[in-house]
Amino acid sequence: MWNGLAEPIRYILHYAGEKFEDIRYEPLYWPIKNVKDSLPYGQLPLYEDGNRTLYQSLAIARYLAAKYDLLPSDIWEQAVLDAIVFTIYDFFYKVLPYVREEDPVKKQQYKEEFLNETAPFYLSRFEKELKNNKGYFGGKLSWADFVLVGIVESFDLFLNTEVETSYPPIVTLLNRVRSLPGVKAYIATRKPFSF
Ligand SMILES: N[C@@H](CCC(=O)N[C@@H](CS)C(=O)NCC(=O)O)C(=O)O
Repeated sequence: MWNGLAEPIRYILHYAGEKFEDIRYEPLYWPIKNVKDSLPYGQLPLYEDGNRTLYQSLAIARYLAAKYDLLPSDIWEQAVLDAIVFTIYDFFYKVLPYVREEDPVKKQQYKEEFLNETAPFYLSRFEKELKNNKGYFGGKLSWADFVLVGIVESFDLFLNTEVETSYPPIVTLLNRVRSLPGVKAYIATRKPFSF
């Protein structure tokens, strides 16, 4: 699976040039009981560094952001970016009723509501933030940009459409992040996946 909550983490690691082992489980088979039982709260992603482990995708991404200079030094600016990142996650969680619904009629309703109401609500606000901050959430490349790209790509995968097309600053940011050395090389070798 190449999208999902771990994708921003992978992007940051590839951008930073960190060598790492990328262990994945096919969504069709996940959760696998013995793996789930070995995880702190039964969920992925998990980041392992020697004998230290870290769970919660945003804690992992933020730790790596601090390590690789993708977090501002000013604590107010850090908090402002945290707020954006948490909002991107609020947005992510709003697609899950659609993803999980099995009744085709209700599923279609969820999809329309997400595409016609939820996505424009968040994307128009993100667009404004980017316009006011030189095309990045924090005025220059930060972990919030990686999180947005990974999460928007998840939507595109779940919904089989590009939710970002009518928001040029978001499209530009996606292209910028995807063109970063490391990230670009990773994307070129990433196996296609359909949900
Ligand atoms: N808040 C957690 C959510 C993690 C999460 O939902 N992980 C999914 C895979 S992307 C999972 O492990 N689901 C299996 C389960 O909950 O049983 C995070 O951000 O890391």
